[in-house]
Amino acid sequence: MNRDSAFRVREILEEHHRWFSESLPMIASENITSLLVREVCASDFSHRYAEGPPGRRFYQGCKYIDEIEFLTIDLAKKLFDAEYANVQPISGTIANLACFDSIAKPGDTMISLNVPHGGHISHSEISAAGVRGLKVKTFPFDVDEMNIDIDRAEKKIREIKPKIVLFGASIFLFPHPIKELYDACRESGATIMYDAAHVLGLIAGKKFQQPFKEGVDVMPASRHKTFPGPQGGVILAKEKFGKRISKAVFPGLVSNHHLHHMAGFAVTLSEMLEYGEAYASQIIRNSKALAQALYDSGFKVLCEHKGFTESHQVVVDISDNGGGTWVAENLEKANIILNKNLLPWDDINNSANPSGIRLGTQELTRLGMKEDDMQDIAKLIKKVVIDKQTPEKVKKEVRELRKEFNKVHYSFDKKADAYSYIRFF
Ligand code: DSN
Repeated sequence: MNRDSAFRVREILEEHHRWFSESLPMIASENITSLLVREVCASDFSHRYAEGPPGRRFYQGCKYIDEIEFLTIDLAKKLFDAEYANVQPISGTIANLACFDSIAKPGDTMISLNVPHGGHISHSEISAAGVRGLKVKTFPFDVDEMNIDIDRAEKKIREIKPKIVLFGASIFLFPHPIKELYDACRESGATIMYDAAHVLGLIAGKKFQQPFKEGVDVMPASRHKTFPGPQGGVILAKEKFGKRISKAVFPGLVSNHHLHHMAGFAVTLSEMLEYGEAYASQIIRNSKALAQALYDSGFKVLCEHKGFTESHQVVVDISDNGGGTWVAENLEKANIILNKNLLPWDDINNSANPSGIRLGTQELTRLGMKEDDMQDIAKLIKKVVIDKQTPEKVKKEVRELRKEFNKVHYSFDKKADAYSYIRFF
């Protein structure tokens, strides 16, 4: 019986792998790792402890772990042109919390984006910012531009004089106005933070804004969205913040970091040093092509007047087509996997049925898709959402399309099957 449940886990995983290998994965916060990363993640590193900084551990047995952690730090600093890198946070939210902890005290004020405007939950008082006791004020937002309202934000920063000004978002179509608000931040004494979780791969590829060049002090991120690594977090920063961040991470928030994922991160950093620019360019080309094709098919894609997007994301107001919940659920039945999303005009309490859907092209791009494939995907989405064809019928076409895309591109093991994994029995 116990043996059955143990092996049932593997069967379920096989079913999941089969499903995803026949689907169009478009959740904007996900990606797929290369086979080399998966091998590394299945290594003995997943069994070990390495408390403390590399080279000064509290446990024996860490000489190879140290070697890889030093290598990971060097690669991260090189790729992001950063003075300091901490590769120990076990998620993006933990990375954010460590930054809040090292920069601010309970009762301090932070300005960040409101969740319906695209802010991440950890930027709000109900999550990490609140855990640190921060008082959160929100950026004024320009709905037409789908971006921070620069004039009103400048005024607010100068009035409030926050301890932290936090850029970055989970709906992130266009670069944020760091340069434009830099003087206001500096003259108000704020530390400039940028949550790069969604766009880390685009920054690595030098195709989105370059936060450090624009004046950012501290840049936490997760490493598994447009940056196609195994799950986890990272903090990049100016050197002067390094000591406080290191202390906030260990012993503050992380006892043992996830060593196998750190090693996988080192592999992905190497992949992105080699292929990052080409990968990021193709992601953005694909997003623009998908947005245009959806728009031409009759969808209300946001920001047509701005070319729709400069990132991996496309956002659609789907309120006339059944609403976010109906659309996301029916597309899932057709093996098109994406998420419903609050739009700026939605009530935050209506997150169960918001007006929007958010689509990401980063994983499809890693699977080798190009602009023409985005046209095909828009047609399939139209069949379900506008033409109201049965999702089960459209699923057959999705499977056909997906057959040609089962390799991981922009990696050193291009021939490996995207869903292969290591079997020990
Ligand atoms: N909530 C995730 C997203 O943007 O999908 C990020 O943590």
